[in-house]
Amino acid sequence: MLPTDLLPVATQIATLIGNSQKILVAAHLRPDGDATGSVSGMVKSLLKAGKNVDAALLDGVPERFAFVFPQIELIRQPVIDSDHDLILILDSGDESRTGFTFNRDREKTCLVNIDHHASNTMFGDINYVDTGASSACEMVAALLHHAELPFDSEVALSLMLGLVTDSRSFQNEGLRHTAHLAAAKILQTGVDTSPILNMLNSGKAEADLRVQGFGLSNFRLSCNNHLASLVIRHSDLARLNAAFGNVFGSGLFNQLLSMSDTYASVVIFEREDGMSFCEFRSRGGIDVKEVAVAMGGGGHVPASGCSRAVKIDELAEEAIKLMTRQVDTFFAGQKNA
Ligand SMILES: [Mn+2]
Repeated sequence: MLPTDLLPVATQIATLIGNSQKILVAAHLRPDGDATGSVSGMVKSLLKAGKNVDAALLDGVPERFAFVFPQIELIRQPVIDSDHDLILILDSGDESRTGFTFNRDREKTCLVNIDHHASNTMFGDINYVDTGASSACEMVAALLHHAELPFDSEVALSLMLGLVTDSRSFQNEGLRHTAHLAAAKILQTGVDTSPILNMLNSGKAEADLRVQGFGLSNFRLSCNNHLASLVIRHSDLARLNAAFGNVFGSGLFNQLLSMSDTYASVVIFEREDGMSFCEFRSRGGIDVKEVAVAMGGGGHVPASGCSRAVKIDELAEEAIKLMTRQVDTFFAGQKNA
């Protein structure tokens, strides 16, 4: 399941886990299915291995993913005075993406970075970074298998969540065979995946669909229809009886790419507290991670994001300008090729 070049680092982490008693597992802010699933799967396995485990997610576990999470108290205060033997940070391109400050004795506490983002900054003492992996959950599955750590149907349910959501049900461009090997390992446990299928296919809130309807009526096309852009203001959400989280639940980020001529999309939206957000998506090889990184965010070539404490119009202008340039440059390059 592991690419051969990553076997040494996986072995190193397996040894570290074996030698550690108190372990902290954390992931990024506003956890998605992959962050929630990977932390949850890792925590369950380590608990079953008899370790003393803490889990840290600053924004907590989203309600719709709660069914995969074990009954443990989460650490949610931003500064963590760590007395752990080991800190595992999952699905995070940078330490700051966790929202936590980890105060630790660097001699005692090793910090391990386990991630698949192309924008990863290699911030760990040990970096298990596999940008070809579909998800952090795929990487955790490979690691647990390699380390011979507990991997039963409860662990499998957690890992399946991120594997399915981050790979968009195994439909990502360039999906590697290891995603399916991880799925096979997960299904071998006999896990019942119906809670995940129910959540994905019938788990939307009314407000998710109202936001979706708003988005589908209000997006704009530019760059010969290659770029779709959409601005969702807090006032729009309020009118729809919707909240910030419904933008994520709406499915709009990927849906804007379902038109035959459209290869890139950007959705700009805002939260009540004045933070503004961008989500970028693409297909066919347009690198939206470059745009996200230029704007202080990060992610993957086909799916990235950023956020900033500025007015939504300011962020929208910059995002649409940079995306327009990225899309135009991409298609100009294709014409010349
Ligand atoms: Mn991920």
